[in-house]
Amino acid sequence: MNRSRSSQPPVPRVTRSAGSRLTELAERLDSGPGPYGKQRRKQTDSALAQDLSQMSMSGQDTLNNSPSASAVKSSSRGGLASVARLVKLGRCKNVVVVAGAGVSTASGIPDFRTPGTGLYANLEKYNIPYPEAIFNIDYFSNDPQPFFSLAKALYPGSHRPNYIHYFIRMLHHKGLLLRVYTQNIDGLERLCGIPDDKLVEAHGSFATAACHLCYTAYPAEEAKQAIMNDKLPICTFCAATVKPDVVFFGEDLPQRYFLNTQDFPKADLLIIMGTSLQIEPFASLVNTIRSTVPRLLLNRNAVGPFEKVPLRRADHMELGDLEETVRRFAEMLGWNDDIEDLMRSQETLSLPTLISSPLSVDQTSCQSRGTPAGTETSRSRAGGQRGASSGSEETDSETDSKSSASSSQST
Ligand code: CNA
Repeated sequence: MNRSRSSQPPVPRVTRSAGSRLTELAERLDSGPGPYGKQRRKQTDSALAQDLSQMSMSGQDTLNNSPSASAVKSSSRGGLASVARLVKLGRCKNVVVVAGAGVSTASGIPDFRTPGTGLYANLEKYNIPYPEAIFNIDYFSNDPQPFFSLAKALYPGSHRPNYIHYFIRMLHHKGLLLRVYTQNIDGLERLCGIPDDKLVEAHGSFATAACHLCYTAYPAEEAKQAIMNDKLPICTFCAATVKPDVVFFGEDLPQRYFLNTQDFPKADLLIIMGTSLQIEPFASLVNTIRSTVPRLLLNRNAVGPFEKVPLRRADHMELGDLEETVRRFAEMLGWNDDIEDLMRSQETLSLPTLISSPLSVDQTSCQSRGTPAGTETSRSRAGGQRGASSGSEETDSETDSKSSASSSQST
C-alpha cells in the first residue's frame, strides 16, 4: 500500500472512501475538452461506434435464440452479442476488466451489498455501530477484533477461483487483456493464474501484512496464524496492531492503482463485472474511459453510470447471474471449451498458497481474545471452496504482485 511517509518521494495519494461524488466529476471531464473529451476522440472512435450500432440488431437476434430470454430484456443494444462480435472482429485488443465482489460469490465468498447474503446484511455478530466500521482504519485502531473475525472467513486458502476468474485469464491467454482492476481481496485472480503484471489489486490483499501505525512489514503467514488463532499480531517495532495489507477506508490505495492513468486511455473495451460501483475512487474509474469505447456491464443489477437512462451510445449491459452470463459470453466467443480445459488442468494441479513463507520475527503474537463465529459462506457451482493446495501451471503469476506497494511502505 502506498501510505505517504515523509522519507518517501512524493507519490500521488488516493484514499479509499465510500461515495460517488467523484463519479459526477469524472463524467464532466469525459464530456469536456480535456484528454478524455468527446471532441478529441470523436473522429478516431467513430468507426468503432458505427460497428456497434450496426451490430445492435443482429446481436439482439442472437440473444433471442438463447435460452436466457430474460437476459435479453435487460440487455442494451445487443449486449453480449455485439461485444462478442467486436472481439471476434479483432477490434478489442486492449481489454480492461473492472471487477468486484460479485466475481467471487460463485466461489462461495459473500459480497458486501447483496440483500440477505451480503456481508453488510450479516454483520450483527461483529457488534459494530455501522457496516463500514469493519473496514475503517480509525475503528480498527481502537478495536481490531471485528475485522479480524471477518478476516478469518475471508483469508485465502479455503476458496477456489471460478469460471469467471478463468474467463479473465482466458482474455490474457488470447493476448487481449490489458489489465484487470479488482476490488477483491480474496486473491482468486492470482490463484487462477492471471500474471502479476496484468493485475491491480486496488484494495490490497492478504498476501502481505504490516503495522497499521508505522507500516513496518510483518510476515504475512505469521499474521495469518495469529489471526486464525484469535491472537493479535503485534508490530515488532512499535507494538501497535499489525493488519493484512487490505486497504481500509481512509487509507491510500496501492501504487499500482495509478496504472489506470495509462491503461484507461488506451483501452478499447471495458468489462465491468460484479460490482456495485459504490467505493471511491475505484468506482469513478469506469468514467475515465473514452466515451466511444464500449463498456460492458455484467452484473445482477444496473449500477453507476448504467443506472442512467438512456445509456451512452457505446454502453451495453447484461443483467443476471454473473457466472451464467459469462458462460454465455464465452460460448459466443467460442472460448468455452478452452476455459473448461484450463480450469480442469489448473484446478487439478496443486496451487501455491498466496502467502510466501514466513520470515522470522522476534515477537509474534500477544493476547488472545474471544471471537464471534466466522461468516457463513455459500457453496459454489464451479471452482468454489476446496482445501488449499499448492503449485501452478504459470509460475510467473505467483510472485508478489504488490511489490511496488510493499516497497513503498518499508522504511
Ligand atoms: P458489493 O458492493 O457487494 O457489490 C457486489 C455487486 O455484485 C452487486 O451489485 C451485486 O448485485 C453483484 N453480484 C453479486 N453476486 C452476483 C452474481 N452472482 N451475479 C451477478 N451479480 C452479482 O461489492 P463491490 O465489489 O462493489 O464493493 C467493493 C468492496 C467489496 C471492495 O472494497 C472489497 O474489498 C469488498 N469485498 C470483497 C470481497 C472479496 O474479495 N471476494 C468480498 C466481499 C467484499
